[in-house]
Amino acid sequence: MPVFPVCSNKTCVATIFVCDGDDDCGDGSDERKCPPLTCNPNEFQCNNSQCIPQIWVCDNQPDCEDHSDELMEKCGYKSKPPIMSTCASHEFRCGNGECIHLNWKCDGDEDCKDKSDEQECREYPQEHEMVFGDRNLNSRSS
Ligand SMILES: [Ca+2]
Ligand SMILES: [Ca+2]
Ligand SMILES: [Ca+2]
Repeated sequence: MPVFPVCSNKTCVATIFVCDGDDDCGDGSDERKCPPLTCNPNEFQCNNSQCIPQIWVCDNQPDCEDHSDELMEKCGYKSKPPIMSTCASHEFRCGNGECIHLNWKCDGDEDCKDKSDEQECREYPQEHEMVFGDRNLNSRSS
């Protein structure tokens, strides 16, 4: 029979109440020296052995006290990419943080969801051909 220390505040609790997940001592001491609780199948166990509902994992809000439900390694791109994401040197970073290949910038196609890859393309001629029509040639003075 495992012997558990009585509560730190000298309250006595029955052995069956020790490590049952409820604070019976009133100061939590009957739950403090327990092996980590296992979570229900529909729950996620944080790295600090907290249990949170699975649907809270990767919802972009830290629900574990240690934020382990929102780790990048765990969530990958299930959660929104962080705003300050960095792109590789051969990539262009869109205004919304997306990364696209540099060659896609100013190629006439909107590759960023916010179209920012096609917004700063001043030197890229797209509709300038119309300017040099016949009228322009005729008005040229000699
Ligand atoms: Ca208890
Ligand atoms: Ca969360
Ligand atoms: Ca483009």
